[in-house]
Amino acid sequence: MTSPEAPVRTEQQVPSLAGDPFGETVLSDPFEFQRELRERGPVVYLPEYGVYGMGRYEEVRAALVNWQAFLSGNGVGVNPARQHPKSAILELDPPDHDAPRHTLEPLLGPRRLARFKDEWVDKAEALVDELVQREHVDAVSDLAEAFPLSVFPDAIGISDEGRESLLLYSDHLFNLFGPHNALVERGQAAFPEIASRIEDQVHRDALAPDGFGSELWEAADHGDITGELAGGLVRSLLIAGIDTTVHSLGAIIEAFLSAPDQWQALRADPRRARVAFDEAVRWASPVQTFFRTASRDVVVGDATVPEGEKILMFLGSANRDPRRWHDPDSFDLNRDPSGHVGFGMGIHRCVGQHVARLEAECVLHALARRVSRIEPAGEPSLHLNNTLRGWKTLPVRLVPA
Ligand code: OVM
Repeated sequence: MTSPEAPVRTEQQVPSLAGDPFGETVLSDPFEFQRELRERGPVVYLPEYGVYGMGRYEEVRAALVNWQAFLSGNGVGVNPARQHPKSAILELDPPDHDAPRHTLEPLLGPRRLARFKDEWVDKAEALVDELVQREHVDAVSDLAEAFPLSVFPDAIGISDEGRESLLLYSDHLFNLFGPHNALVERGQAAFPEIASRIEDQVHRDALAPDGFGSELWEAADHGDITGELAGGLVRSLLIAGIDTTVHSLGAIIEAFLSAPDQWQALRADPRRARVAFDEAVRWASPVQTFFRTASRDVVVGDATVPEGEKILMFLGSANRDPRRWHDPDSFDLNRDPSGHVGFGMGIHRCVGQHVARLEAECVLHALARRVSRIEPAGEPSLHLNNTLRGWKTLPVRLVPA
């Protein structure tokens, strides 16, 4: 029984979990670490980094919606917020977060996206028509990378920056949310030059009319946001809008490889594409983790996270918490995946999720009509990243229908 005089609990009372959540071992196979994390309690101390962590669905969700207690402005990585370039949206708290969020949200909402649908459907169909004729397909480079790169930079209105640069840029920034490990080291040499070329793309005169980019600059003209934020939000679209979609499309192919009967279920009723995509985001959690900072001493379960401490939110773990999900490791179109935290939750929930859903729907519809079976065609290899989980290669055969 807890009495009113019970002493305030400190990290001494919070169970510890040894191991490096950003080490190669855990990044390669996070599931055992995540199971232990959930078993230890609603919040644990991670001595490797001197931070706290949460892996259970209920507490992760509650923390994500409680932006007053769990701040983003101090950075959502293990280190303080990025300064050069400073994020225009991700690492801000209200009230600074409000204007950029309210400006961007309608631009990326379902209504405004409808104008892209016919073109994206055509592009997905042309791509899949070509892929079904090949003996071997790499579901990563040929599909999961090819499709977003063929539609999203155009939708922003940037000139062709080169697919490799965009992917490397964003991959490195996602690595920078983690510690300065080998993954960060590896990306450092190429980064400054790529970043400076991308910086040139966010200015208004570099952006094609009618894209998201010029719409953001128009919002600046209307006084909704500053010009600095307009450019910053274009940059955010480039950082957050490509790799994430790439890894979620890769995940959906992996998901169907793991559950061929679910592929047949989708083919039988392609209207299930949207549920399939959300279930794949739950199942794979392409964005695995983000940090928050306690704005005050916060009670989680029967423990207290002291003010100023960082807490790692394990989205991937929450999305496979058996306390919330029946048979969480199975990819199942018959479950209702809504409520997963793969897009986050609360004021920072993924603002681009409707774009991702539309891209996935176009790809899945094109595949469902043309592909009778998706078969493995070689050993896949993982792409390691401090924040993202996905594949480097995923060899498949797309058996024509
Ligand atoms: C940024 C940014 C925004 C959204 C996501 C993200 C997940 C970065 O503005 O830098 O990485």
